[in-house]
Amino acid sequence: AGSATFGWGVSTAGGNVFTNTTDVQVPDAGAAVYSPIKVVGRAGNAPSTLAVGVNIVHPYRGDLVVDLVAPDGSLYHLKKSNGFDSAPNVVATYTVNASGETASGTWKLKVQDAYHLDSGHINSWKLTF
Ligand SMILES: [Ca+2]
Ligand SMILES: [Ca+2]
Repeated sequence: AGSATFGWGVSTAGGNVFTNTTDVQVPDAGAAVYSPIKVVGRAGNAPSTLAVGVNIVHPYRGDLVVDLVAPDGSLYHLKKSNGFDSAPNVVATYTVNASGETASGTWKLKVQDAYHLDSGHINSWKLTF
């Protein structure tokens, strides 16, 4: 008998940064997809200046709706779709007031492609506490 603990897609640097670099395909005009980050070892609540670094590869980023999902399921809106934003890729850091959320738990990046034609993938994302 014994026990083991494990995690996926998780790394830490300096105890403050949690990253998932596993690619997740975002289907064209399809259902939302999720990329998880499991935060462990942080007591109390998340900060009011939680930094959410997002790297999504996509030829037409206006297709994309991006949200952060807290461990309890609360949704924080990061980016709306915009049919006129034809630039590629979402490479941005969003600041979220997550002070009402427990820091430890599984956070998710939720990405949905809203318009037909182009598709892409989540390349990586990270939470900086
Ligand atoms: Ca699309
Ligand atoms: Ca990646």
